[in-house]
Amino acid sequence: MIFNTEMELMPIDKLRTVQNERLVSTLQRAYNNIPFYKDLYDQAGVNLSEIKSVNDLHKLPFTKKNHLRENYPFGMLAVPQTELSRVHCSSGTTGKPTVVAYTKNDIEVFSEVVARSLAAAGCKPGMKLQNAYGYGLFTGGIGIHYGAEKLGMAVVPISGGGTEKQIMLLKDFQAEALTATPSYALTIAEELKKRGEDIRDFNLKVAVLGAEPWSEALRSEVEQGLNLKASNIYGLSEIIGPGVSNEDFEEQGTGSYIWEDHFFPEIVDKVTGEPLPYGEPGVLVLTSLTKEAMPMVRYWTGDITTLTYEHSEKRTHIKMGPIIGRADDMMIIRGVNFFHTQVADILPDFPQLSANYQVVLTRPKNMDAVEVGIEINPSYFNHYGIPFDDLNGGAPDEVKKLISNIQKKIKDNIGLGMAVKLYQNGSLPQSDGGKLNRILDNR
Ligand code: DLL
Repeated sequence: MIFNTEMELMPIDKLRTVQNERLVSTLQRAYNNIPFYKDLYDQAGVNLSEIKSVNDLHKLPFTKKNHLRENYPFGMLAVPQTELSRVHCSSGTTGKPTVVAYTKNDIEVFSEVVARSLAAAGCKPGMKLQNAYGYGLFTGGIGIHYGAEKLGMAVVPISGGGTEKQIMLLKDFQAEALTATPSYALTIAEELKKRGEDIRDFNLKVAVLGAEPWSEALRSEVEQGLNLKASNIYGLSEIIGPGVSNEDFEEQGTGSYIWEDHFFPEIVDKVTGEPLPYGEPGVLVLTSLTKEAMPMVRYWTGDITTLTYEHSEKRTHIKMGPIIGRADDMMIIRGVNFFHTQVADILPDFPQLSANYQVVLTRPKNMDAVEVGIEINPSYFNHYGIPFDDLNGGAPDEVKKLISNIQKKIKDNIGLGMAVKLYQNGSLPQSDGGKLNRILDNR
């Protein structure tokens, strides 16, 4: 369903006019009210009157996460604190968090883009939505909540974690929609299976999953396990929260629509910062076009993806591909660039494997080494009746062959030799409600 037909179907030339007008006023707001931006542009010798359209954006320097940290807590505000309506923080990292703030109108925009996202994912007014994103400083919980209410859904604000209760309420309330991190949706799906629940006792139709990278293998496990359609939602606190972009559930796998009337995207080279043509992978850089409290101009997200209009069938807005990784957590192993999501990409080739994996880095004898732990698909495991201890080590030939085929695939696709270890289902770290870290760095 299309939530806002006027904006989501706006012809591209008209959309550009809207973006250009909004960009000019965003730049003025930032320059006139935020000393950080005034200094940034003055020092770079930029004359803002020369920036008339989104095509001129590349002349401006980037805004980066350390800039937000250096201006902790409220140095990036373009409005007096008395005009704020809400404050959130970006997740992760130790020390002082990254603070983001919203006016009343920003919350309206936030709700609007989440409502569009949920509608694209197949949610409809009148449906019940169990919201298993964490409530609190994280933008996921409350952000989805407001957008779902705006769309006309009834929200069950359960937050993340408490898998037993999640399952009880999903069954008793018969919610049609679930929002969670993909790894937590998998935890719920696996728990259902473990308990021998009958999926016909549930009423789930759609899930809207994001906040961390995930794969097609994980999508199919969640879709099968919960008997629903799962779509990707992307966003980050600095730009607004969830709802910067969303996949349409009927166009799965072709990318996520970025709500371009509010967020202008660019892709740039991760080393030189130069703009890259559509289709080429690089760092996603976003400019907020309507934010009042904390306008962000050319914000370096660090997320690596692609942009293209090629698959924009139902709407006019541009699509971004899945997040391949983050520029700052790309690993360079023995000279080869490597993102852990590349492991996820080979899993669907092996029906014997589940979608849950972990990458362990070690440094024996001063050389980086990678071991990939992968959980086995329980039906395969039962089929062979192999005691778990035999999966590695003294494994039967078939298992040995499987391991060497996985290693070969990894070597061919990623260009790196890695050790592969198989695990029984449920024995690798699982999400307990939030984002799952798949990299264990023991170097
Ligand atoms: O994770 C906002 C969010 C909440 C998005 C709920 C979707 C659903 P932060 O905590 O600021 O905000 O983390 C933002 O998470 O820069 C990406 O690296 C990653 N991320 C978010 N969505 C996706 C996704 C929220 N769909 C950071 N796929 C971003 C891959 C994602 N990575």
